[in-house]
Parts: sequence; C-alpha cells; structure tokens
Amino acid sequence: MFKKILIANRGEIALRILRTCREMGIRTVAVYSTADANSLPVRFADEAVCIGPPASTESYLNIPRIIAAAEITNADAIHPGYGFLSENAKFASICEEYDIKFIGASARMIDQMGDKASAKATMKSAGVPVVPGSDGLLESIEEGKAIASEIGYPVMLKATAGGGGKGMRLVYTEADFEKAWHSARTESGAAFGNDGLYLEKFIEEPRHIEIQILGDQTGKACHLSERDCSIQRRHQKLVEETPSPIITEELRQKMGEAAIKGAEYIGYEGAGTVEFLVDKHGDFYFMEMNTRIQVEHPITEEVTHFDLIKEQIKAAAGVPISGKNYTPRHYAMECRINAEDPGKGFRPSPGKITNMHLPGGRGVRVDTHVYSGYTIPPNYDSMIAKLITVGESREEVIVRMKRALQEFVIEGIKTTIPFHIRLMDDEGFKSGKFTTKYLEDFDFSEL
Ligand code: MV4
Repeated sequence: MFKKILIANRGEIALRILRTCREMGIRTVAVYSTADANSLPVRFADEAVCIGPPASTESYLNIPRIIAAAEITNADAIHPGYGFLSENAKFASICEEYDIKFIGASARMIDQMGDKASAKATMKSAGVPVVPGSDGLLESIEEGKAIASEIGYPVMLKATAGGGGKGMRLVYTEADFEKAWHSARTESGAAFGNDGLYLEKFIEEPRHIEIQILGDQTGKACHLSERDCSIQRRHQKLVEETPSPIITEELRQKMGEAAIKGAEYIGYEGAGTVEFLVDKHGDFYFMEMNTRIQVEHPITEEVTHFDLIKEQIKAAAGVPISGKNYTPRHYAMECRINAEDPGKGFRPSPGKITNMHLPGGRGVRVDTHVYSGYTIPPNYDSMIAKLITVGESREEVIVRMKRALQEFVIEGIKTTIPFHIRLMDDEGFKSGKFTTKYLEDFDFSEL
C-alpha cells in the first residue's frame, strides 16, 4: 500500500481524499495556491507545499510544480481528484516516468476515452449500444449531409474533443448543416485545439443516466448501479439522485452489463463512470466515459456503503476488487451548493462567509471545505458544498433534503440553496418525470 499520497486538488474533494487517506493510515501532502493558504486541506494534511499564485495554470494545472512537490516530499502516489489534471494523459504519463503512481486511469485510457469519437468507436466494438451516426470523424460537409439524410434529421454535430456541450450543434434540416458545421468547427478548434467533428441522431428529451463502475488490475469490473443527473442547467449538474426514478431493475441490469462489458473490453482499472442517454422508450446509448472520481460520487457511497476513494486507492495499489454488482435498496440525493446567485442567472458570488451553520441529523451528509469566516476566492469553481441525504424512499429523501436545506445557513454570499428549496417543492420534480431540459422552463424569479 502507498505510504504517502499527494493530493493534486483543492476544496471539498481535497478534504474528501485526505479523510480517506487518514482512515487508511496513509500520510498526505496538500499542494495549494496562495489563494488557498487558509484552507482546511492545508491545515489538516501531514505536509503542505505552496505551488504558486491563484491562477490555476500557475498552480493546480502546473505539472512541473506538482511533480516537484511530490519529489521533495517523497510521495509515492498522486490523487488528482476531479477537474484540473484528473483527465490529463500527459500528467498521468509524467507521473509514471517519475515512478509516482497516478491514482486514476492510465495515460492510454485517458487518451482513448478523452477523444469522444474514438471512445464511441471502442464502445461500439465492445458491444455497447451507441447512438446511430457517423463511424468516427467526418471528412467533409458532403459526408456529413449524406449520413444525416440517411439517419434522418434532427442530428447533432459533436466535437470529438468536446464535453460540457462545447462545439456541439443541433441541426434540424440540411439547409442548416453547413452553417452549423463551420461554427462547431471554429468553436471546438478555439476551445480544444482540435476541430474534429462526428455526427449523431438527435435523441429528444433524454435522461442523463450514468453507471458507476470499478475495475481492477486483473481485468475484472463490477458496477455500483446508476446515478440520474438529468437536473442540469447549461451543462452544469445541480442535483443528482440514485436510484433513478425511471430505471427498472431489468433496465439497470442491462445498462450495468453494458457498462461492465465496455470497461472490461478496455481493461479499465479503478473507479470510472459510463454515461448514457436514455430516451423515452427506455432505450439507452453510450455517451461518454469519465476516467475520474466524479463530484456526485457520494450518493453512490451512501447507498452501496463503498468508500469510492478507498476503492480507487486500492485498485491503484493492485488490490483485486471485492465488489459485486449492486442493486439499490436505499435512496440518496445530492444538491450542489454553489456560491452563485440563482436569481441573477447563477452569476458567481465569491467573498467572505460571515456566518455559517451546517445541517445535520439523521440521513444527512455534508461534504464541504468552507467554514464561518472563510473567504471564497474568485479564481476557481463556485461549488462550495454538497448536501447529501439518504433514506428509505425517494419521498423521504426529498422531505429530508428540504429540511436540511432550511437548516443550512450561509451568510455573506449568495448560494444555490433557495433554488434547491424551491425544487424540492416542485411537483414536476417530485413526480420524477423530468428530462435534461427540465430547468429550461423553470421559474428562477425571486430566488
Ligand atoms: C446528445 C443529446 C441528444 N442527442 N446527443 C450534452 C453534453 C454532451 N456531453 C452530450 N450532450 C448531449 N448529447 C444526442 N445524440 C443531448 C445532449 C444534451 C444533454 C445531455 C445530458 C445532460 C444534459 C444535456 C443537455 C443538453 C443536451
């Protein structure tokens, strides 16, 4: 087992990783920017190394500085958390060169899954259902139009380097194709330095359902059921829940088997997520694979009783998985508490938390790095806490979430708490019948 892990991240996930390391008897190194000098991970870690100024490119994304910090502290592994360098193939391979274990996917795997067209082709070969469309990248506008008229409009042009909706265009008719092609190419070229596009049939009003998987170095994988992440705004998830209100046991087994088939086909090691779109007929299609721990991992932990960070560390150390496929018997939900003003288009609201009270009681978990008197720097992601509730039914989890949200006091800044309180009272949400478009028509006034 590792003796010392460097945590190449900040905020709640750095604290989350640190806690598991402590419980496993592994020493920890926090790295931090000058903006995070007063943060809890820095205070609680065994050692802390300042790696630069607030700008991420000069600190949490700066590979030489992080490697140097690992070298001087003699860390034998690096946990990248999510975001930052967690899906950076170059970083994973540099860690390998320096004989530091990267707790995550191999560089080859990150590359293979990071390119969306190649990930899709790989999953198709593995026998995982994919959305009908082009086989790989489009060579020309003519090829794109030909495939689109064959599968039928509307279609979606997608950037192979994409994610988060960037470089993605919905095309309704052949007359709109050329314009969409050029704007998607320009946008993805500018954002990713890669303007490769592929094409898919448009799935109308889908649900976003993802399967948590675990793989080990023997090539075996298991799944820990699904998370429903359909409540999103502009590709930012706000609420996640498990089990999904629309997934039957039969569909769960089918999706779980498909995710395992894909993971075992590529020899996936560690924790990963296979994202699917589920249409109104209950047909599902591979969308993307995430080779990192995800923000919403706690809801899976709460219903399966696995510590997913521990499972990642064990897999990286070569311990075979003990996991069986999981059938949910409890319910869990997560609300993302962001330092944003939901009444003003969710604009960021950094600054000092003048007073704070965390909710508690039965079935409540809060993952956060903030405290009363803490100043949220403007340089990073606006998520400051995750409120997770667990219960015996979806209704109980929603009632408990509303109760916990009402107990949650954060003064000095605006947060997404008022939005979540309104959502917990919303009939459409409570019915469980919603799609990824749900928040497009939501009333955000007077929040
Ligand atoms: C789609 C789709 C419909 N049909 N692909 C959005 C982000 C990117 N990762 C994939 N996305 C979508 N791909 C086909 N063929 C609809 C979306 C989509 C979406 C997906 C999941 C959650 C929220 C979404 C919001 C808008 C569009």
